[in-house]
Amino acid sequence: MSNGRFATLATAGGGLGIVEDGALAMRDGRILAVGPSREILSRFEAPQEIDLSGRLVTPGLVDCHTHLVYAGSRAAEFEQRLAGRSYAEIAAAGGGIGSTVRATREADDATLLRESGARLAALIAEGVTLVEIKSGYGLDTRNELRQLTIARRLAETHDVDVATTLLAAHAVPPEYRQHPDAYVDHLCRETIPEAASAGLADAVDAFCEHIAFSAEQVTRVFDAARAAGLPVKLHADQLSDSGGALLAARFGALSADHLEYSSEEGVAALARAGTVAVLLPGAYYMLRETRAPPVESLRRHRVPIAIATDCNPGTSPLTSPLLAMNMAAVLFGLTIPEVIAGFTREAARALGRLDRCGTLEPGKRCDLAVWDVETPAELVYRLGLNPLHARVREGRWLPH
Ligand code: DI6
Ligand code: FE
Repeated sequence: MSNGRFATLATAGGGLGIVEDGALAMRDGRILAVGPSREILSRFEAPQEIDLSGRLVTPGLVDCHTHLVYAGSRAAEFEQRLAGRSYAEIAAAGGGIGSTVRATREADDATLLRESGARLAALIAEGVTLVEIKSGYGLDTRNELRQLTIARRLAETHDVDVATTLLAAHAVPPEYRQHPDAYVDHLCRETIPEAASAGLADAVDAFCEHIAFSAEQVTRVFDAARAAGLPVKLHADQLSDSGGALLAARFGALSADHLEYSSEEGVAALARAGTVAVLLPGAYYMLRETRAPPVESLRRHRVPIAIATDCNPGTSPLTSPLLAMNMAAVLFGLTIPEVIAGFTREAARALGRLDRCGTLEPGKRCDLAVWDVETPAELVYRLGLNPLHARVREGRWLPH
């Protein structure tokens, strides 16, 4: 394909690695080369030539943090929050995550597939080629594994790659309300090993927060993940500084997510560990948080920054990567290159898949998003207009 503007993201530092009037050669679903059209067209014989008509091409978008497999809706709780009740109050009264757990346990597989598939389709319609999907609304072994199985099934019914994450340590289920440590024991002894041996989980996540699990409890979960051979990631310092960033760094986590309340010390630890900071502006917006994540400090310490939708029924009912990108720029002050890298290269890094995708470089999978815009800033600037022209997955052109 030629006559396009390619944002290759193949730069070690900042910037988007733009190739003007560029072309891309591919074979068997992999990128052979990206460069100026004249050079590429003289080096490669193309059996099929696609004219990009000056469009912008980025790596396929990577949504590296979603909870999109669940049933039911929390619109009524949203209404209560508009009337002044806090997220923590609603959770303490049995709503919040607990109400989605009830709805998810009650839903049959077909319902879960249908409702989750609609959310996944919305992400795909905005250029996503790889999405991470967490469990965390089953909170017993059978239902956690069922959520992960549905996530794997969605990768077969939709043209997208799915990375699965076991988030059984999302909340204490009602059966264990009086014995949270017994729930953690159960996860370590049964749920984590079973998910790993069934090949259903690519990683293990936990929610470290005063309304969820303590750093000590998460440590046990992470030890069990390590014993099962699975990498970890963490919901860290979202509502308070609970030492989440430090804990994630201590375990060499793939990513530490949210980070609104992380300390300077926590950020420095992430940098040393090579852990990616995943920022989730949808949750910040929906909860009307006033404390933004420490972007300046993340930059100073050179922590890689990714952005994701956090698609979930409570704090981020968001299925628009483009809106998440705009929010990251407007609410968190990220630059255009940071935002686009955050939804491509850094998101792939946060899933441990940067060797396969996330940039346009020879040898990587040819997963692209082709946009009806001329400049990267246009992608981030608009609200509610979707300029996706096509996706490309493993070299296959998928018109929008
Ligand atoms: N942090 C969040 O913002 C979501 N989960 C988490 O650990 C909320 C999930 C929900 O409210 O259903
Ligand atoms: Fe989340």
